[in-house]
Amino acid sequence: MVNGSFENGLEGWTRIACAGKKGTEAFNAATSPMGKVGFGEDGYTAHSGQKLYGFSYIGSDDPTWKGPAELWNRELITQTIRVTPDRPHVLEAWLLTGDQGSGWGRDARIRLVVDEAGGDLLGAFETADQANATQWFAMQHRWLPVRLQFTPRAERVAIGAEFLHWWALEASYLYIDDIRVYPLAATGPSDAGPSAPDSEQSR
Ligand SMILES: [Ca+2]
Repeated sequence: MVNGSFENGLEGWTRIACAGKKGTEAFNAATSPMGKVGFGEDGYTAHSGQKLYGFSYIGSDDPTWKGPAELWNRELITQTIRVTPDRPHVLEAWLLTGDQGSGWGRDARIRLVVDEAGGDLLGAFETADQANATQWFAMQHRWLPVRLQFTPRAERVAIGAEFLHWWALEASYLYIDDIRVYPLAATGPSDAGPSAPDSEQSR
């Protein structure tokens, strides 16, 4: 895969975004992506290297903000990669989310997604819901790794991550870094042994 570290900006990545809750007047099926490649904000820095992908939302910077309210803004970043069909693989990424003024249940969230058949499921939000996916994660202000196992049914699959800026709060932070894919059995962490849990694996 290309540029899973975001050190080369947006190279390799495709993005779509939508705003508002579906079925309401606020819904807009195609909006400009919220995320950008940068250096983080408010003390949040890249998991590795200099850069990370994602965005922050600061309520006091938003003239429409009047206190916590549902937003339902979503963004999907994807890329198509070559894989060996029928061999189990792992999609791994480091995620960081955090909120101020939320309380539980209003948090910003991220999940990992894979279209194992290499089709266009990740080309739209409706079909992305049919793709293999993790649960939605909220990370409480720290970097944590998330992994999604999948078995390709084609020589190319689409992998990605989806951001849900669910609530407009005093502040929210949604970031991702160090996305990679590796075959489960041959070169993944399961074979690396306990002495080298952080060694570089094939990308
Ligand atoms: Ca990075």
